[in-house]
Amino acid sequence: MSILNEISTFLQQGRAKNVKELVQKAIDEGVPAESILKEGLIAGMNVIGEKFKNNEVYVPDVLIAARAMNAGLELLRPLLVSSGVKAAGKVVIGTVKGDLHDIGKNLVRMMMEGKGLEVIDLGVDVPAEKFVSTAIETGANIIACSALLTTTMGEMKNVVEASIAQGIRDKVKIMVGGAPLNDNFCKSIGADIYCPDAASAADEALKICAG
Ligand code: B1M
Repeated sequence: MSILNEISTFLQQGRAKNVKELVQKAIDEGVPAESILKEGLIAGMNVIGEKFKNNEVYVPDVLIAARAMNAGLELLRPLLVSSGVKAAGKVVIGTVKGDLHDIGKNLVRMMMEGKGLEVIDLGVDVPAEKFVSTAIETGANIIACSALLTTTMGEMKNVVEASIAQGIRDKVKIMVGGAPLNDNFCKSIGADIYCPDAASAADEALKICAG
């Protein structure tokens, strides 16, 4: 079995220690960070996601798999993020109110940091007003909202409305992303840009900040 398959398998089993060891081994062997991420960690999480959908695994299994994924991600972080680059712009990021999924959001943050952007991460379950007040306090160029549930994606409209109510709609771009979203949804709530994955989110954020 290749090392990337092994990482995927250990992740599915929620074995964080093994995932961490193998991710480190893969890094030491010169496997590109992006391959470790996509073919090891994300591939494993996708299998868990399918099984979760089919009721073959349950919330605790998914939680320990997520913990294993985060353990691997922490090692990849320095490789995905370049250091010492002057911030090209500021982004306030978070997962919307009612939503606790943070793996995708963490990836977006890492990729953005890798582009030299300063990212203020508000975590999960973030109320609309908090996104906006933090953007005002920090003078952010972008508010970036993540949602993984069809029941929470509507919260993003509240972020757009709060930014209008607080008078900063013309000063910030609102970026949205997460598995249940698409471009039409983005347009329908009056947000500025939908990005399907972390890499394109980072590219688009840099473009916005560059003016
Ligand atoms: Co949840 N969950 N979950 N879960 N969970 C999903 C999302 C689900 C699709 C599973 C399923 O049924 N197949 C389903 C949602 C169904 C729906 O709404 N249509 C679901 C459900 C139902 C639930 C609960 C309601 C289950 C329950 O309690 N009965 C519950 C809700 C809790 C809550 O949030 N209030 C719940 C709980 C959990 C855990 C806590 C156990 C855990 C989260 C742990 C954590 O995040 N720390 C969890 C997980 C891990 C998943 C799955 C398995 C994996 C999600 C993930 O991390 N994927 C997921 C099934 C699946 O997606 N296969 C599922 C990997 C990650 C890299 O992908 O986040 O999509 P993703 O991010 C991508 C892109 O979407 C994009 O970039 C990333 C990669 O490039 N992206 C952005 C994300 N945010 C972006 C923002 C951007 C741009 C791009 O700009 C701002």
